[in-house]
Amino acid sequence: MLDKVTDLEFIYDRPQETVESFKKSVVYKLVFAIGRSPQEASERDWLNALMLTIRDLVTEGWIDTATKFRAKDTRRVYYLSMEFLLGRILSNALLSEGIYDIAKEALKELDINLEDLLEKEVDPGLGNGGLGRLAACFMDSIATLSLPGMGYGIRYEYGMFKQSIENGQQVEKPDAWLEKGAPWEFVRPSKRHKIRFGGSIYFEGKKCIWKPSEEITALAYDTIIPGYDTKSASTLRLWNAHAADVFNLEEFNKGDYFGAIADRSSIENVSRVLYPNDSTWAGRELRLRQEYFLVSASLQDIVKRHKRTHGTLDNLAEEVAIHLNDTHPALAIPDLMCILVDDEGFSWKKAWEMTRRIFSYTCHTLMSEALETWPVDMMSKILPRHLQMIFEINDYFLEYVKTYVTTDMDFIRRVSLVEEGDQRKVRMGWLSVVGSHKVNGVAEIHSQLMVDSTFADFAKIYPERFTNVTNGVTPRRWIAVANPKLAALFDEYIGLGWRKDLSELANLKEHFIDPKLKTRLAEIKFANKQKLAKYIMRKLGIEVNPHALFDVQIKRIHEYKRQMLNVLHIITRYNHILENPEKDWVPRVFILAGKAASSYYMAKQTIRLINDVAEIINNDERIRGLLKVVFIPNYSVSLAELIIPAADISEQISLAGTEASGTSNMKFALNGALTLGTLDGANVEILDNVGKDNIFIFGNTVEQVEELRRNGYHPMDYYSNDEDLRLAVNQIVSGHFSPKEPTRYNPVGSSAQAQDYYQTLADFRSYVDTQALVDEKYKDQDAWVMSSMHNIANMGFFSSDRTIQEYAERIWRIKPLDID
Ligand code: CRA
Repeated sequence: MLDKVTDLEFIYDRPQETVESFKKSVVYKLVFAIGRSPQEASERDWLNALMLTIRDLVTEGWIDTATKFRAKDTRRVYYLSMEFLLGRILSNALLSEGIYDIAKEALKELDINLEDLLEKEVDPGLGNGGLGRLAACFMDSIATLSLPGMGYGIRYEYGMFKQSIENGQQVEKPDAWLEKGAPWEFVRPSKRHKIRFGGSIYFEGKKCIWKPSEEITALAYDTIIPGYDTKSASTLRLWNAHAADVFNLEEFNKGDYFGAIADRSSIENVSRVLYPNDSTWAGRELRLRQEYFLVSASLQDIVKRHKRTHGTLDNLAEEVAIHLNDTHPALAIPDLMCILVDDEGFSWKKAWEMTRRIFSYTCHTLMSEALETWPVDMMSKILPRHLQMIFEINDYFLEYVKTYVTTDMDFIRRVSLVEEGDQRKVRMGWLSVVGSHKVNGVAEIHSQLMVDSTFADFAKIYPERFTNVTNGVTPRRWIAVANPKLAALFDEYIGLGWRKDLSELANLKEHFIDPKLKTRLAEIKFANKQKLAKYIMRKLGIEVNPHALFDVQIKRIHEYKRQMLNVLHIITRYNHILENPEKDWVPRVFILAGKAASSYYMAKQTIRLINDVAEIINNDERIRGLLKVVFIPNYSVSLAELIIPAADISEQISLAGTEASGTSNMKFALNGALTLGTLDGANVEILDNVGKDNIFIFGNTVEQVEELRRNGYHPMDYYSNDEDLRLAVNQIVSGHFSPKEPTRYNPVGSSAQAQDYYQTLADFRSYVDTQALVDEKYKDQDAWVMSSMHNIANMGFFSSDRTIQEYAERIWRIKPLDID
């Protein structure tokens, strides 16, 4: 019998799904998997039944892919990331399987609206922002390109907190995303590994022995990542620690969001909650434990799988590539060394040679506050053997530097993996560079700055190691799922090929002369704006005019992203309209969304200010609806899918040199919004692709920013010399927008005047002037839509398929397999 079922055709040799057969499948799941009759089923029951039905379809290709990869024994990549921000899965899976229309029809016959069901799916928020969402886009591309790759992460019980706005302020609530059931995952009871912490080490001769004091089990949960229009599927394996405690509501209500969930010493906390910090680093012991938990479970899994097929680790470096998504999983480097040297008996040198061939590392930020450094004391308590191994790696590395590079003690001190001082610290960025064969930045400008600044010393030691791979986004989610009307328009004009080869969007150019294309594009944008306007009305009770220009900034709230610059312009515009009400103003709706880290005071104040400003402006009748400000709470992947297709202007206004790449900038431009941005991150490459007439660039360049820093930056000079700016700042500081508490924004104002680290005031004038050009262009709708088309047609480069192909060829050296 077993022989017969090795060929899976045995079970799923079934005819193409029809409306009738699909209906039966869903009802079958409802009854036999959910345990409900169609008469008593709730919407959620139907949703779960539908998800299980689709999961079956996807599973087929998934098992096939795994079998084929095993049979071919190909070199594989493992993508280690502390975050995977998948967003909703169902709509994407329906699309991948090409079954959307059948499902819609089948459910209709059961009196159920598919779109309503899709909205009900929880949005697993297992990431902070760009880095986590990038990992999700990468998984989609790996699956679609049939590449032998797998993701490893943590199955946090609480993802990114839910944000609500109360009295204008951010309030955080736990995101217990698992409560409603997680029908996508397969629990793998046999895939469990022991993760050890603490204790002590001793030597037997040269051999180092670790006697850990704690042990915890990591259990695997697999989520299928279906490829688009292929049977191929990939696996995201998330590790869960056995946890016992329940969430402490009392502490939570006292306002200590984080403490309530996580601040307990119990080791079972390890997979409880995602640290809600974006581009900042939380030097807490629990975070160190989380990082090691991911690393240790994943490496044991990888090694076990390899040994099962090869019986040895001798050829591990030929068959396995492991990628570090930022420094968060960098402990994998010493961990693999420990496995090879301590458990497998490899010589230290041989082990190190293999380790360096196996690892590669992406650096996602140059912000100094994001660079992880773990106190030696903390590490020696939690991972004594790994610390010892890091010391050994450091000795070996510094010896190399002294022999082949320089004996300059200052240089050596700078590149040492251990920072000396009152509190000695391990530098995880340095460790990642030293232990990898390739290190990449995420956009041209960022990769250049990386070798000029943060890693300048290392670029001297290992010049061939550094490279750039510009980020990308998956067109499946960010066009086909998020903007189905636009996708259908592309299909009609240029065929379906763009879905798998985004450079085909360039074929739209032949049709630019067709006036119908322009009209259709404008109609689609308008329909998307109406949809968003409805949402805003329903959620916030604010009426916005879909004919107005939708000006959108949605991303984490961070000083470097300069939401303050946006606010200063909004206030200035408000003042100008009041001064000059008769001018032919272009009506605008400013839409902002984003979460602030729970402990980030300035970011939280920014949210509050946006809401205070909105309150005053939206209720000022003199404005006659020419200006609206909307802060949409609880930004998430699914909200991005609603907002991005409705945007006219995409605000990408970080200080030049601070945003490594940005990825929403790509999503917006692909959906026809025009970018208003600085020469920062991937904006620079978007400019190169879409052309200067189709983008609004403003502000200082990286060189100018650095020059200002060198020569002493004086924000007060800008304040004194610019009347609009002075008025806007004064209004904020004097309580014009917080009449009940006039001193509310004193700290924000005085920090802007005294320090203004991100040079907001320096870019203010250029920003406001460029905003005027935006108005002018919008008045000429023909020119606007033309630019919008130029954006879409020239964005082919920014597909994550292209990004992943570059990784596969230049960094991981893996090849696709023919699954179909
Ligand atoms: N915050 C960068 O800041 C970049 C993404 C993905 C970030 C973004 O500019 O687009 O990574 N960096 O590469 C980061 O998380 C730890 O660093 C981000 O998401």
